[in-house]
Amino acid sequence: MSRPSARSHEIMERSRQLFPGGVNSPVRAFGGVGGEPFVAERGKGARLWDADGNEYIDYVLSWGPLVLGHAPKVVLDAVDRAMQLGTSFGIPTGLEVQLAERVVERMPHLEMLRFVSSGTEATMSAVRIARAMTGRDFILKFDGCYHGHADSFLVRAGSGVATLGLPNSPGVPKMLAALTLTAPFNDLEQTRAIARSQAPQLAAIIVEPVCGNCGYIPPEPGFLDGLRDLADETGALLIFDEVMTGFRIAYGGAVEAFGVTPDLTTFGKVIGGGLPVAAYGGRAEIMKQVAPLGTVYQAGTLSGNPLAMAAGIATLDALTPSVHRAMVDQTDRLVGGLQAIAAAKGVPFTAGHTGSMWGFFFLGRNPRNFGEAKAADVALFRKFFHAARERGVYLAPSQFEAAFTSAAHGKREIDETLDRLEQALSAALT
Ligand code: KE4
Repeated sequence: MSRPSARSHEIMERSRQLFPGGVNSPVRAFGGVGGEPFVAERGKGARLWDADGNEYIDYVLSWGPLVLGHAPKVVLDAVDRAMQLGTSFGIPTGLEVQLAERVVERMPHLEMLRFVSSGTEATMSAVRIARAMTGRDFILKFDGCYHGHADSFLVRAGSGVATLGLPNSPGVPKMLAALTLTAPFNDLEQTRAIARSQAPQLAAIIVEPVCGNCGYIPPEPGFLDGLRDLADETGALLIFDEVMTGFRIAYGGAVEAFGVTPDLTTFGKVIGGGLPVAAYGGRAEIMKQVAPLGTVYQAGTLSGNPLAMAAGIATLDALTPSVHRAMVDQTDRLVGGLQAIAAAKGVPFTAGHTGSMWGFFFLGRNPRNFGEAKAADVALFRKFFHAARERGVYLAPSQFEAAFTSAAHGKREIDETLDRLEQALSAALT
């Protein structure tokens, strides 16, 4: 069974001449599953079509941003209206205020924020503030967590770094990498010991409240509370990197989902509705450190871009509590259905979701962290990925990524998906 791919292949041939690996972000190259990526041509709702006309029900959704699905009319109309007025000003606009008000309305722990254009900018800025406020240099992150590609984060990172088996990244000064401590997610005892080893020098603890970059791994009860206490004990700032979890795991993000309040929060993906928007924010006393009010410098030519703001506003306005609940209900059906399919075939398999962020491992138990997730049957994952792709379901091309649903993944899409994935798993097991 193989789908036409001549047009994708022809485009990838040219891409490989122009871009390293033929891609503009490593995870897109299918390094984790082998084979050649297909070339996307268009998307609508839960589905996307490649350059050869093959249709897929999409669970990658541009790695999280498309919480309403592809090309939602409300977003297209909003961007079109904004575009008629100009594409960028580099001067304050009312749209920035409107999007910020929507973010703060959902996350009242935020008193002030700053828009940037990528999650990496948001997380690197949050760490810079923490280092400035505390006058300390060390940060603590978790093995397998990914916070973007700023130097300090490329230490035992997740996502593409884990997928490609890159131990860390060349080009990061050893002296800088040495300032990044790492600990196993969900292991509070080890985390405490590592943080306390550098307590007087620890500026920040940064964490994905739900891991999505070493596969889907939720926090165990009490883990995030423990990080809150540890940050208070050591004087470090607690940073929740909600670039992936924000507005997905709960309408109000991790604070609503887990009842733990960080000092700084970073966002990305969903708040741009598919256009380049990210943000960092927190209490006013912290954010007032940022230039021009404070002395911590951070800037960006296209920060608060009006088209991106318009897309974010339309997205959050459409993502009402009832739409969010319906999306989570369908995610629950999908995950439950997958568990039943694997159980019926006697395959070691574990799956879960938090809100509309979900994932699975071919592993007999829920991994607590990346160290345990590495024991998953990656060879079977690869076979399953390609069998699913051939049958029109696009899963993340790596065992060490999370998956997503959107408001466009209704009952019909989930039923179709389960039917296709049942066939795909049978094929993968032969
Ligand atoms: P960006 O700089 O890629 O916008 O965001 C970096 C980032 C920060 N924090 C978290 C929790 C993230 O998941 C990300 C980016 N996620 C990856 C996918 N796992 C983006 C996909 C890619 O690298 O192409």
